[in-house]
Parts: sequence; C-alpha cells; structure tokens
Amino acid sequence: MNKETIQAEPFKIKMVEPIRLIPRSEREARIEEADYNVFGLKPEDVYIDLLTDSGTSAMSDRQWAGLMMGDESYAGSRNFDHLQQTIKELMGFKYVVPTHQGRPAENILTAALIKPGQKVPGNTHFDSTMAHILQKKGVPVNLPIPEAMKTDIYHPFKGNVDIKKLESFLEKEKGNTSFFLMTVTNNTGGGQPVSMGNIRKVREITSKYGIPFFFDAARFAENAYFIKEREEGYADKSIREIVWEMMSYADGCTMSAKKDGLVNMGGFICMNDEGLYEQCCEMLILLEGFITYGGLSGRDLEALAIGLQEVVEEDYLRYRIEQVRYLGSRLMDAGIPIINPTGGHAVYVDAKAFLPHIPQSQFPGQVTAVELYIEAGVRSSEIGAVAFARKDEETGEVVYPELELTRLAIPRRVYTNRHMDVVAEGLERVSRRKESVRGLKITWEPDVLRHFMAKFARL
Ligand code: P70
Repeated sequence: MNKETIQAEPFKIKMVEPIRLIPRSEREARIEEADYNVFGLKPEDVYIDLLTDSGTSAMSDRQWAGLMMGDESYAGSRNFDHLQQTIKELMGFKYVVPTHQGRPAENILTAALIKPGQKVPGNTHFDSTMAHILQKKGVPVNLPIPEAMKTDIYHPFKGNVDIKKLESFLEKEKGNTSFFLMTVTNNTGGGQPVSMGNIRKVREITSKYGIPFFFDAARFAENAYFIKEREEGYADKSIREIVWEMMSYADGCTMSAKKDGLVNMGGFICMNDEGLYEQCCEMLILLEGFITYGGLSGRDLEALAIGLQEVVEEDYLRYRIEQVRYLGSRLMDAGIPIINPTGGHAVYVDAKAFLPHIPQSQFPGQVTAVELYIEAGVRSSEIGAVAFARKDEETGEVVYPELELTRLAIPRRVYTNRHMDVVAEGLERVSRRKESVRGLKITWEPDVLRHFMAKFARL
C-alpha cells in the first residue's frame, strides 16, 4: 500500500458470495477427474479463483442500477447511445461497433484487414488474437523489447515494442503487412505496460510505412495508470487525459470489456475509417446481431458504459495495481520467482525457474497451477507451452515460447489482501516440496487454443 497516505479499498462490500475450501484429499480427486486441467474444475471446488480477471469483476451498485435501466429495443437502444458517447469521450474514436466479448471483435477486425499471407506485427499477441490471425491465414509477429523475456530484471515498461526491430521489419515487409496491433497491457508477457513514448514512436513508424495501428485495449486503464506512475511528464495528468492521448495515436482498437470494462460480458471495436466501419457492421450483423447491440442485451451495454467511467477513476486504479503488487511482494519475499515488476492484472510465476527439474516439454507452468490447486484450492492458469507452443509447419518441430508462466490473475474488486496471503502461503508450501513434484504429459488436445480443453496425465 502507498506509504504516504492512509488508503484502503475505495469501496465497501454490500453483497457477498460464500466460498469454501474443500479438504485436500478431495482436491486431489477433483483435479485428477479434471484431467489435470484447471478449466475442468467446478467453481464450488475452487476456494480462490485466479484463473482469469476476465468477466470476473464485481460490478458496482451504480452498474447494477444501470442494469435495471436496460432498453431492450432491437434497434437504436438508448443504452448503446450512452455506451457510444462514453467511448467517444474516453477514447475519441469516430465509430463504435459493439460485440459480446473480445474474440468476436478480434474475429471481425482480422477478417476485415488480413489478406492471406500478410504479417501482423505487435508487441506480443495474446492467445485468441494469435489464433484469429492464423485462422485468417495471416502471420502473427511478436516484436517485444529483449527485457520482456528476462523475468528477474526490472524494467518500467516491459510491454514496449522493440522500435529498431519494428523499423527494420517494416522496411522489409511493408508491402506484406496488414496492420500493427499493440496489446495493452501485454498479457502474454506479464501484464506489462507500454509507455507513451513507445506508443508515439510506433505511430510515427507505422505512419511512415502506411500501416494501420490498432490497440488491443483490454487493459487500457491499467496501462494508463502505469504511465502516470512511471513515465516522466505524466504524474500530473489525469488517467482520462492519458487514455485520450494513448488512443489519439491509433486508428482504432479491439476491446474485451470483460477486463477494464468492469463487466461480466462485453466488448467492442473502434475505428476512425468509415469504410472499415461499414465492413465491420456487415460482419457484425452476420455474426453477433444488429449494430446497436452486437450480441449484448441493452442492460449489458448500460453496465459497460458505467464500468468504463469507473475504471478510469484513480482511486480505483491505485487499489487495483497495489493489490497485484502486494501479492507479488509476498511471493518475492518468499523467494518465489515471478516476473519483476508485477503487472496490472496478475502476478506471473516464472515456472521454469520455480521448477527447474521439469523440462518445458513436461509443462512446468501447468504443473505449478495443478500443485497450487492441490495445496490451497487456488485456481490459476498456465501461460506457457500449453497455451503457446506450436508445431513449425516446415520442420514439424515443436517451438516453445520463451516464457513459461503460471498466472495468478486477480479479479477486480473481488478479493481482499487476506485472500492474497492465502495464495502466497499456498505457493510457499508448494515451494517447500517442489523437488518431489512431477511433470505432465498431454493425453488429448484440440486443434486450436488447446489450453482450454487439453487433457493431461502425470508422468
Ligand atoms: C485472459 C483472457 C482474453 C483476451 C485478452 C486480450 C489481451 C483479447 C482477449 C479475448 C482469456 C483467458 C485466458 C486464460 C484463462 C481464462 C481466460 N483474455 N485480448 O484471462 O477476449 O476473452 O473477451 O474473448 O487478454 O487473459 P475475450
């Protein structure tokens, strides 16, 4: 917590959902029945659920009140007007296309922009983004700064793009590049922020080569908070001013509003280009619904409009980032290797360093998630070889991601720091017996996004 001021959570709790820790023997049985995939666990068998920060936020009383004001008209819902107005005031884009979550936004934008064989560079694409680019026969290209891959060294903006690499990439590939995508914060690389300076440079370079520049804005407000905290010249700017400036450099964005929209379901695409807007609207009607609801109810649109106003409140963001930092510092004090510094929405355990005796082909990130569940009933997720390893189409060899992580994603406004203590204690206990922990092998997997459904067995 901030040492100079006395500040706790900027909310009080007026509704609770009971949770329960089932006995260890039952946890062992449940994870085996789930084929050692945490996605297969029943929520009632999970004590503290850090699987994702997506769609798991607690809404405010104002948002719940907004739900009662839903205008469920098929066309022209006033809640859409409210949402559109809110996004325009916050981000400044001309057009807003609502979707029911981030994936349809990605699907529609990538379908509109990518021609087969075209490259899509970015800082680091997240799993579903990468899958959508590949599905459109595009080629995802990650160009993070080298510091992003060194988990133990501090860098204030590990989400940054390597500007030199981008420049030489575009020099060669400009004729074969569809668009540039900047993911804020960089989820794959530890929820790490991108600096305004980096965003500005990317705009300069993409403009020079005539390449459209989009944000994956799922965690835009958390990114803005880090800019305010860490980047020179931004300490006295409001979060809204920073968000406005960030977005001013881009041609549009996709958004999974299940994160920084503070809602349980929702998303959107924004753009300034009218032709692209029309193209996206056509696909939206085919895939999601009419252009004023995009797969959502009127009430959902209203809750999102209110959530987008709450997420840029500085008191909220301070609490949010400090809670993640609190868990991170507990783990660092216990000698558990994590990505340093902690990011915006999660603490990422460096599973290669945590379980050095388990090779990446035996999924140490997944093993850590399984063991943490057994130890403390805490559900986390793997962001490593299960999610990101790929067979090279030419050589047939498996290419492993550089980072092998177990992510402790913290839902917004849901858990207290006492819950974070339990998570830290659980990992400390796994750490004490880690030499005896064994690897996993995959017994079944689907073709795409295998981490959601793969089955494992213990080696
Ligand atoms: C997460 C979820 C979703 C996401 C994202 C970024 C930067 C787009 C999307 C897709 C996915 C997930 C991962 C592991 C466990 C559970 C869920 N991220 N861009 O938790 O948006 O989910 O709304 O379709 O992070 O990070 P959507």
